Amino acid sequence: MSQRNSLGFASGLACLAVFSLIVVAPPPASAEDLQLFYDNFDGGQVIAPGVSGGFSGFTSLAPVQGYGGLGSGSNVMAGMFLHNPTGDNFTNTPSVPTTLRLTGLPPHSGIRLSFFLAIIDTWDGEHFDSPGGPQDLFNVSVNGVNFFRHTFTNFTFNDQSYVPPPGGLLSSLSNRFAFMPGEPYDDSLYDMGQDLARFGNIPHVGDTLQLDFVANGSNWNRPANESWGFDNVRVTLLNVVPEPGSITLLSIATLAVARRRRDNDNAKAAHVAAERQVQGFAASRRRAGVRISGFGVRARGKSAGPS
Ligand SMILES: [Ca+2]
Ligand SMILES: [Ca+2]
Ligand SMILES: [Ca+2]
Repeated sequence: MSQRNSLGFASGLACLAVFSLIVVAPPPASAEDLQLFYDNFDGGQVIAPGVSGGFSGFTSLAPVQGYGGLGSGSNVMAGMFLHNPTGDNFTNTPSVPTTLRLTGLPPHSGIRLSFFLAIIDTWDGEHFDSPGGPQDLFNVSVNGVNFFRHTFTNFTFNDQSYVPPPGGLLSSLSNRFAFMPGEPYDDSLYDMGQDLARFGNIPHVGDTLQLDFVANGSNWNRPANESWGFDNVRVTLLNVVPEPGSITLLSIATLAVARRRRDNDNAKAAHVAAERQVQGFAASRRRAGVRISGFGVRARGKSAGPS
């Protein structure tokens, strides 16, 4: 390609790019949900491509014991789960949060959180026998801001602030897990993924997500006999939209390729037409004996057509 043609093609491509940005830029791609993170604590951890991070803080695992098989479909308690028996306000021992921190998130409008929550042993709920009394609380914070804060109990189910939706309570008033051998206290299990009102669309934007899970309260009483755990933790990003810049550049590249193909096709068609025209003129010259010229070949006294 000559320099002049190259410049012409470049300027044409530039015009095409502007045209694409102003007129031909496609509408935004439809937003979709994206699984950001999943962990069943049995080697099944999955993190979305381009995203990094994981659990920190208190991360000890334990066998699910009698919780095994609770759930529905393929989403059931199995194998190991994260078990957090830290903190004791009777001895001024602070609880240690279990933290999930993920970075490199694509643009989105919120998150959906799903996990099995095991409430283990003698949680005392809202009041512990008297209104305004000491409590046992489970908390979830999103990027440092407390998002979920509710009391739970394994004694009298109605004496807790958390009210699960239909299908949210999988087990209660049953001893499913013994932290100490022979321990007789009842436990409960919740499928927090069923609680779409609270966990179905948690406001969150930005490329970093930090979730902190911790139990505490003025009656929080571990190591004596209260602890918690979770399994099958899943974080879904909501309304993930591809970045407009990548869409526009893709559009420009696609249109540029189409433009080059069209130019090549036009050039081929013109070349064929020219050959046919020259052949026609040559035949006409041979028939009529006239001098012809055309397409860069000036025929003076000899044939311009193919020999
Ligand atoms: Ca598991
Ligand atoms: Ca128990
Ligand atoms: Ca307690």
